[in-house]
Amino acid sequence: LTASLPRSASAADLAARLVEGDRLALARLISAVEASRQDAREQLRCLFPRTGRAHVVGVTGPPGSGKSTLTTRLAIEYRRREQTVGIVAVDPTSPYSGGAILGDRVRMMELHSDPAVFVRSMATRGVMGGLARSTLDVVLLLDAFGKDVVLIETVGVGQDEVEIARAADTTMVVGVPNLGDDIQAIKAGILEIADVLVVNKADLAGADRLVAELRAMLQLSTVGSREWTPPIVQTVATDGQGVAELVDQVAAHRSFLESTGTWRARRAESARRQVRAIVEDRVQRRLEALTSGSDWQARFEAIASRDQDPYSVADEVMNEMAKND
Ligand SMILES: Nc1nc2c(ncn2[C@@H]2O[C@H](COP(=O)(O)OP(=O)(O)OP(=O)(O)O)[C@@H](O)[C@H]2O)c(=O)[nH]1
Ligand SMILES: [Mg+2]
Repeated sequence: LTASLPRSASAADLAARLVEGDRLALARLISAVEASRQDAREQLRCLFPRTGRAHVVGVTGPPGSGKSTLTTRLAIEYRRREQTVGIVAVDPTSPYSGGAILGDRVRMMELHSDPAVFVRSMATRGVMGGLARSTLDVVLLLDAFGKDVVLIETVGVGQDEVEIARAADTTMVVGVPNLGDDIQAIKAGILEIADVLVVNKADLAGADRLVAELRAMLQLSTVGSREWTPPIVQTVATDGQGVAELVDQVAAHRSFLESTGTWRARRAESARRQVRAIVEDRVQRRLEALTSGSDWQARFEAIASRDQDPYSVADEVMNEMAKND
């Protein structure tokens, strides 16, 4: 496979090839992004103007709720509608293909061999610059590659996942009946940022009760807005029931976002968070590099012996950081 693309291919070549639809170039750039390489950042900069077209859809919910199975079904439905799809699975608790192929081995295999679908698992927790940032960079690459829809599967726990879900244009929160305290389980799946609520495993008893509970809760809560109340869609991901309706609701949410100007407002808000995260990351690295250098050690010792105070030294550090970056 790699034979068709020399190891020495420069990042610039890769970006050009990615734009032309070369999947191998896409895979290479994704790896560079995951490794937080400098050349990847340059390419993201070049590719950025080509992004923004894809509808980024988050699929989040508690472990085992059927997110991977549902994501597979969604991809199949989008393909049926002649839309191209990228899938990013963030730190899945089970291997991506696991749950999904259990229910439908053949379909999942089809999906993997469909050139219009690209699946990537981000299993590298603790990557430099954070999981959220590298995931969103991978989404950008899929967007630049020309995917119409990018699905991001995340387990709804942890700051990174919340950050990722917030960056999606449309977030679906997937709940399942009979998880004990059902609503609590879905709340763990970051209910407050749900645009579409999914009650998956609707083949199990208790699905109707969960729908009723969610409906009651929506009436009381601040989820959604006056203009958009998250619809509740029942699905059976293992056989595809309800998935077409789910795709319709996701499209309806996009139309809502666009017709009200919310699309741009959300993306601007997401950009604000992204820029802050990038700056925070850079400042942190620079601070770390600066203050672990031996030339500052003497000043820290001077503070310890009360010959200097930490406030003045902090000012010096700030000045130094502003100087050369
Ligand atoms: N009965 C029933 N089982 C389902 C349904 N959807 C998924 N499952 C099963 O639930 C299990 C978990 O499915 P996954 O798709 O792996 O769930 P997940 O949310 O991706 O799991 P993690 O990524 O590990 O958090 C699998 O055994 C699926 O076959 C459904 O609609 N009904
Ligand atoms: Mg999964």
